Amino acid sequence: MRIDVVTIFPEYLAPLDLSLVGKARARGQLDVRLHELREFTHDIHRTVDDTPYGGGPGMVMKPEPWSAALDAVVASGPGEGAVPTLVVPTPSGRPFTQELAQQLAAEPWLAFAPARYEGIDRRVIEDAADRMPVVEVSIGDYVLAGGEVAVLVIVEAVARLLPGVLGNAESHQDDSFAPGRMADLLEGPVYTKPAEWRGREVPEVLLSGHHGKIARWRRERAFARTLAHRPDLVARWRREDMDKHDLKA
Ligand code: 6GU
Repeated sequence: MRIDVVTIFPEYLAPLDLSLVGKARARGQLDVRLHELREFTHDIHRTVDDTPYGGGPGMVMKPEPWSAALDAVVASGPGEGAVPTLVVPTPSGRPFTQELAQQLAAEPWLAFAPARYEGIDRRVIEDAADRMPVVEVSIGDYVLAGGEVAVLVIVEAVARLLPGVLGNAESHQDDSFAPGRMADLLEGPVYTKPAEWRGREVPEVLLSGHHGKIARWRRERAFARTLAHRPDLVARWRREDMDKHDLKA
């Protein structure tokens, strides 16, 4: 997968060199290219923002640098009409979910347009949408100072779904929120050695070797945890799914 990110803070994305995403890049599974928005300005101050029409606090990102940057990203692609799916992080976007992560992971090429200030002039998004798929995405109900951290979140969630990036191809099927078997269910607690630590014992059933009992216990803990932390998910549970959740022992 190819990923382009246009930003005024390329340094903010330095973590993309690390860990899972960094290794995927080193292996050639992920081709990440960062572009500095200010390179697409022409004035001495390299201006990317201006005051909002209609008044109000804060500044709005100007259209010209963004359109020039996005044109350059498209032009740097494989050609033959290929365009990226443009992901625009914004608190007013649609919620980022595991399902959306899976959809994005199926795309060959993503471009990200993280904004600072009060956002990007709306016409940039409309103009881009005439040429490429655009999805505006929020990573939660809080406001960040800019979209760069959201890019890190989205890229990490997508990268770990790419074929060959995770060691165990099955390991994300049991993730909290994965559609299918684990939809709407949070994962329960996990344990490793030693079997007793600071007077606390690992639940006996996990040492029993009884796969059926272990699966049932994990299901119960997952239900309890979801009830405690996400009653909104419990409201989506359906009777007929209740028995499908025998988590693999
Ligand atoms: Cl994607 N961007 C910003 N700036 N704030 C957010 C967000 C995104 N998602 C939640 N809050």
